[in-house]
Amino acid sequence: SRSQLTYCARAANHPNPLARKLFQVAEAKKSNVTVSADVTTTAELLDLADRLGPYIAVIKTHIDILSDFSQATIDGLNALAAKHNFLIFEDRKFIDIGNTVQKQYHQGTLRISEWAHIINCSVLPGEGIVEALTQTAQSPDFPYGSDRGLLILAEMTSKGSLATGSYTSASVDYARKYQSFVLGFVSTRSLSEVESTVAKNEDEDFVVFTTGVNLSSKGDKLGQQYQTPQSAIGRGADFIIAGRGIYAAPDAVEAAKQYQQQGWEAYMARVGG
Ligand code: 5BU
Repeated sequence: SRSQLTYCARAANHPNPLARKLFQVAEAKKSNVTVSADVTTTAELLDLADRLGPYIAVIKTHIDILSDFSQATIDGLNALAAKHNFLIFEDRKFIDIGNTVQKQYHQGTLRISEWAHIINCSVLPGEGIVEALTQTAQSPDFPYGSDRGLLILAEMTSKGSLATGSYTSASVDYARKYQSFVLGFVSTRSLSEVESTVAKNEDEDFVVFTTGVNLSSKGDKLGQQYQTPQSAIGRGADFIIAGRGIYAAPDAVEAAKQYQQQGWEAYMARVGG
């Protein structure tokens, strides 16, 4: 199955340029770690990105939690992404009618399209949200070409999540319908076997990002539920996302190296390397 292929093999065959880049970065850096850099100032964010940059494939941001977002945030993130060869994922979770999300994604206060290679959305509003974001990214005057992609938020890690059943199935439907812009899913497992009304293309290769990865905790007091890198990758994660497990560790760089090593070993075990 897809999950037994190496990142290298998937990079070679994937039709989507950003998916190819993701797999190439993972392979080049021997890292499938996405750090969720949930700090609240630009200085902390850029400092974390610079220190952890060598050990991660992707940095995930919540740009609206910064108290001082400005052009310096954008310039700093773009420069560090180039310096350390990582991609930027803004975890904005678009969830509105098509006309609104187009404006939230491209231009607006946060200018997300200018710096985020990867964005995500919920399909709660229906198919139109995926269609709208795809249309913006593929319009002839969109300046970032094919260097942008979308993950569909198909499941969530919080206790009692309602992103299950027919919601998750619809996520797979729309991923299949808008494959030119949809890279894959944020989910807790591989979804290629989930029932979908859209026929599966035997070559399809969705990228799975799994949040809620932590080596030393089972959860938090607000309903977050954790699993280990081994467990996430065993269930089909291609990229593991860790926040507090890394940035709140006594030594964030040591923690990033530990998640990198464990994530890579679990991947090697999965592909039989
Ligand atoms: P943590 O510190 O590793 O618990 O941070 C997890 C991050 O992933 C945080 O930024 C959440 O907003 C994000 N997240 C999540 O925890 N669970 C989900 O289902 C999704 C995102 Br989608």
